[in-house]
Amino acid sequence: MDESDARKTRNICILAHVDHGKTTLADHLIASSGGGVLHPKLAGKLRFMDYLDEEQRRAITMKSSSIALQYKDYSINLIDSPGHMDFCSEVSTAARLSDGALVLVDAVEGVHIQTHAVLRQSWIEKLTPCLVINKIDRLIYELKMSPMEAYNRLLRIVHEVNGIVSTYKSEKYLSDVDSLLAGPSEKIGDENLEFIEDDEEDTFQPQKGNVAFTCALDGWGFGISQFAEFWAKNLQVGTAKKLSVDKLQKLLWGPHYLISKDKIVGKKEVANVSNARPMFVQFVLEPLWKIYQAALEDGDKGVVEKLIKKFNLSIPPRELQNKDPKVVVQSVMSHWLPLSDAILLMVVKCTPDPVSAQSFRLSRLLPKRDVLRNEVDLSVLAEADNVRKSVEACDSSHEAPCVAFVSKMFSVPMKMLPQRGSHGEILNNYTEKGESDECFLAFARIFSGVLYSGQRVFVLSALYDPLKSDSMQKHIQEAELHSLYLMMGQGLKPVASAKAGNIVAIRGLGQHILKSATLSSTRNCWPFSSMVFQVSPTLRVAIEPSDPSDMGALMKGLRLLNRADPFVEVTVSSRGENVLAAAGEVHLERCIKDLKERFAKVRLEVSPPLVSYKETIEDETCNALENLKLLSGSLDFVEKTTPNGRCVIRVQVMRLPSMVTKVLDESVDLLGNIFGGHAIKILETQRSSISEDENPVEAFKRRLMGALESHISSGNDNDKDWEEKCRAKWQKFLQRMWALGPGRLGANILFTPDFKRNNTDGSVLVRGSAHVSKRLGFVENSSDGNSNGDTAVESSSEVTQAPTMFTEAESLESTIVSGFQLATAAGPLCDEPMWGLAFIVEAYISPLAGQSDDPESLRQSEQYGIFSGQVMTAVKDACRAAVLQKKPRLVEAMYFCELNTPTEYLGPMYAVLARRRARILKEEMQEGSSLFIVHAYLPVSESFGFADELRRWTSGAASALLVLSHWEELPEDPFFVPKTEEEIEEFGDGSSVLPNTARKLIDAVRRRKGLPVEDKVVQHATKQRTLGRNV
Ligand SMILES: Nc1nc2c(ncn2[C@@H]2O[C@H](COP(=O)(O)OP(=O)(O)OP(=O)(O)O)[C@@H](O)[C@H]2O)c(=O)[nH]1
Ligand SMILES: [Mg+2]
Repeated sequence: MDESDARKTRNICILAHVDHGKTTLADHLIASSGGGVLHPKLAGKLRFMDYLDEEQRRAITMKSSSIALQYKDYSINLIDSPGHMDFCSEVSTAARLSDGALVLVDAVEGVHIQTHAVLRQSWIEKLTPCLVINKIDRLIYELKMSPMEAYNRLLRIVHEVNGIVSTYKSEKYLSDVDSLLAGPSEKIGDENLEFIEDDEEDTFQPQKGNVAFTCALDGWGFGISQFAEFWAKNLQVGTAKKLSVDKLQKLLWGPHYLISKDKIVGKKEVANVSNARPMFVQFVLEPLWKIYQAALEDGDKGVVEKLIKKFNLSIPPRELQNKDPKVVVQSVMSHWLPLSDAILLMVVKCTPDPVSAQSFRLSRLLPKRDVLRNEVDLSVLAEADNVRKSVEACDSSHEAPCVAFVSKMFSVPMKMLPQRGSHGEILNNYTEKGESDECFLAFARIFSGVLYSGQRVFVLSALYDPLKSDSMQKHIQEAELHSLYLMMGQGLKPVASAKAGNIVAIRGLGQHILKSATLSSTRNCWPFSSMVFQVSPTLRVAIEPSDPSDMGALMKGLRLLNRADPFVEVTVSSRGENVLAAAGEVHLERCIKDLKERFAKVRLEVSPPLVSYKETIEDETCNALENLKLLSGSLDFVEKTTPNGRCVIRVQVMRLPSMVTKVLDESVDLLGNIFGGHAIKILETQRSSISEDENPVEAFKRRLMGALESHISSGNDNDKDWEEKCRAKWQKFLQRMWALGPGRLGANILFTPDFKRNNTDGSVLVRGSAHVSKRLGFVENSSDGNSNGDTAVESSSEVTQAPTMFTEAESLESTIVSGFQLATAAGPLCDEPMWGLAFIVEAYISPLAGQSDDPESLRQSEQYGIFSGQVMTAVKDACRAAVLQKKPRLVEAMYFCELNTPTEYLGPMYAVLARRRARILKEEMQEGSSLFIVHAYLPVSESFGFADELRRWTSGAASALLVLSHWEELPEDPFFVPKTEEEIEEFGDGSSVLPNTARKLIDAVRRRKGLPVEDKVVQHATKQRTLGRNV
């Protein structure tokens, strides 16, 4: 394949919300251009790309898969992707390998959450999107809309989708301007600003040809151009004047009206004309409506026959005579406006070929790296630059370096592999280590050069850095490509070689790649940037074999599953359980099934879902300033002493402003960049993104200050004095940030103690140092958080202390941080991480009693073990006790939930929601249909079986989609006991109060973790006796 071949290639994926018709559309494309793998009669029914049993059974797509099509002299690689939220990672893998995207929207259901998500994905990956509005037939005979109503609906969908994309554009525009303005060296001239595109033009414009209107079920569809061509021949405006195709193309969408047969006017002039309708309605929709109505309602064959004659359609008479009018319509329509022609024409015209696509996707795929040129090997750099250039040019010559990206590994049963090679030779005399019945293939796109079977390549992980080749051994491996295949859905067609711009499956990398990787023929190549996933796996269960002796098989099975599914996460918990994390219930079910039937082949026990919680204390934002004051000078602390009595720990705790917590939560990636360390990803909410080249420290500071500002200004209505005070206090605190926890990046802050406070007993305070503040630049690196910088002497009374005490105090700093980390990782309620808390830990060390030369006292103190260990435990205990003392609260993860239901099922749907503690946010009728859309928050702990219950109660009419949203505190006091008179009146003395929700959740977690639970077991109900008191 040379350049001209590459120009005749298209790589596209189909993206949409679940059930909007992707696989059905793919069927028609395959039937017409798939080289006969699918009979046209079966198109739309077979769902060829859903070849897994589970997919056919559930009628949803679960993985992305590719097929090579031949349309005219173009070769098109088409990737079908799933729309279900549980499999959204597959959308990322599909988008990475494509250059263009067909974004489908159901004409009746309109834009949904997942439509937003796929548009975002295609924007991030710099794909060129086309819009396909599907299921037009439903507007006709389900909603019974008039052509004019249908036009308004279509107009609105196009408008809405354009709106979504334009927000992404403006986001980018703003960050581009920001980074230009912030750029230190370059002067901003007009010429620089010109580089930033700010085209306000809509992305999707039917008159430009990148929007198609289809009915995938019946196999027809069209763009404006099909009708423009027809009317150019047949429409006369004025005196014998025919309009050109180009002109008509512009007129057939938008407010253009043909009045009195000879004049085309705009909206204004038509205001008083009755019965005026846009040309799209008159010349496109009305003919369609006529045919549907004639065939389905009136049974009028005349209209259909007229159409057949007019367009000279050759329809087998047998189909026309069919008794079922739907079959007749389908047959006429699919002959008149064949779906595959409309779509493939649009693909060829409006999506880029690999050569032009790669040149503008380059900045996303292989971002430019900043390197200090004087410190590196220039020859390496030159070669890496060269590789980048040939990716940019999609160079498919034999001399070009080979670069490919593997976006996922997938497994196929061994028996599915073709037995013969491209030249008819017998294949399959080879099994990789670890393969038995399953074989692993890499789903890859070649970006430069030529790959051939038998070639040796380097496999680079995302962390590889060619400039540090010595320390990078674990990120680079060498592997042989055993064989290459073109993918035909499930089928594989062996090929000897494949060139840049193509999508292939590669065998032989099973041992080298876990999920994704870059392949390269040279070591001197940067790895491709990582893919962005919309959510992270959150539904976690513990798995063990029913028969303990099957443990080995289970471990092997889990390893295989981890490799075969790009999104599943397999970990071992701190308690030694094998934990499987999946994206949702459907995904989990499929994983377990795969594990049982394919990978482990043993019987399994699966635990109930392990839900993550967090712990915090009650939020008293109403007096934010008071809160701060308390923290900086109160007596409200918890005190613990180490067993040997040498160290006294005092801990104060305060709730951080919720906006600060939110910033900390959302900035895990940023903080990871700044401080190193890894995030414990339990709940990944929709993060605010930063532009690729913003400095992480600056970005984080900006967010933090923004959050504080809005916290301060929301506190007291415009009391400037108060605001100033609050701001000043916070300024001080920002200079005292010692550590974040848990895991160094969490949403809790440890502040250094205020050392100026007097301690009279001659003990020394461990002062800590404001590491976090320094790293973030809130304090100068040289000086201490406690500003005045005299580190040697604490206060005059302490000058007499032995200097060893200070060194000892200093050496305990990291111990205190560790204690804080331990405490924040496991709170007092049920050992779940703490959230949104600020701690101040003061540790006072007193001198060793009787000085250290007394062997007796030394031995005494040694009996308690290592001193630092004691301090760590004391800090941990004190932090936990401080939380317990301050109205502890449980925090749970919430789903954002979008429900769709017909009006008559609204009642049962609300009942299900209420039972599951959901909070309704918004409910509205969808215009032009009898569907209600309801938005709600639903606690994750209540979400298991939610979809099933909803389906049962509404006879399958209601559907719901869940997206992880945020953490939310349960307002209930888990330890509630009636105290005030009113409470006692309402609840009695407390003996009969049932545990509230918070308490129940806590007890459930404690039971699961094997922690003690205060259970009241009623044995003899009549006596109301509690076991605990009976001893
Ligand atoms: N009335 C009507 N139904 C359609 C049309 N296109 C698809 N359908 C139906 O919509 C349902 C979903 O179709 P699929 O093609 O499986 O949808 P999908 O987008 O691939 O779904 P996922 O892959 O699970 O996200 C099927 O029952 C189709 O028959 C259409 O144009 N009109
Ligand atoms: Mg599908």
